Amino acid sequence: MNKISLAGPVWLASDVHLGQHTEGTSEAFRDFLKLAASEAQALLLPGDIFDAWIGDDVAVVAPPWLAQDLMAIKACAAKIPVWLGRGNRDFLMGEALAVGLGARLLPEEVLVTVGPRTFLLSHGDEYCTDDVAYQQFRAMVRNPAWQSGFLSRSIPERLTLAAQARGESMAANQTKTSEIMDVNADAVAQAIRTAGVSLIIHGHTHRPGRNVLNVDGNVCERWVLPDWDCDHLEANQQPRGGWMVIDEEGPTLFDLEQA
Ligand SMILES: [Mn+2]
Repeated sequence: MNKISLAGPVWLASDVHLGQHTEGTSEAFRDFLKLAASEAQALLLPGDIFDAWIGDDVAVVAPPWLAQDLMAIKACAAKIPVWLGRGNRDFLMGEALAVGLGARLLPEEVLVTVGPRTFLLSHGDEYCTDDVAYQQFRAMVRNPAWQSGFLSRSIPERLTLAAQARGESMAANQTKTSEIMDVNADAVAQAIRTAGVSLIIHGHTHRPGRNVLNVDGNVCERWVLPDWDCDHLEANQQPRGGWMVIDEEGPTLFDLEQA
């Protein structure tokens, strides 16, 4: 398995879901990047920073909202190492984007060592094995032949296809229970066993927090990173979002409110 060793504190964030209509989230994320650049030794972004990514060529002709977010990531990456991971929405982020930003691509599953602690890091969607339809979609879009076919289409065509896929996925998710869209306990246990760790960190499920589990008699922890939304709020909802800091003390989650 791929390994990264970093000096702490290391900051992590995922599931920011930046898009054309996320001005509030985008502003909060840019503030976060500035803070990370001054306080973290490295930044790990394991997936779904963007709500959609239809190919790295879009960065070259980026609309203003995207150009602004990309510039903020680039500015952060000029100060500290930034690692970009691919989620289930921005799985088409590639080497060209990473190079352009001065960042590096995170492998799909990676062992990260920070000080005395090693943990398994991934986006997390691979553990949602109860969602059989999603896993079939995932296998399809991760296929290199499918990807090169998709990337050979024009940007407008790709935008249309992505919007269609998103509409279909949202409709399908309406019919799924929240258990189906959470991680499968056996899939997590197997990942922990294979990696030989007692700490696993991922995003994707939008259920931030710390979970304790027992794997073959060992007490393990699974931490879930927060999802962000400062734009599509009901009257009594607070902006959502946050990040994790890992230092010698271990992982700690921070809310946007504490920024
Ligand atoms: Mn996701």
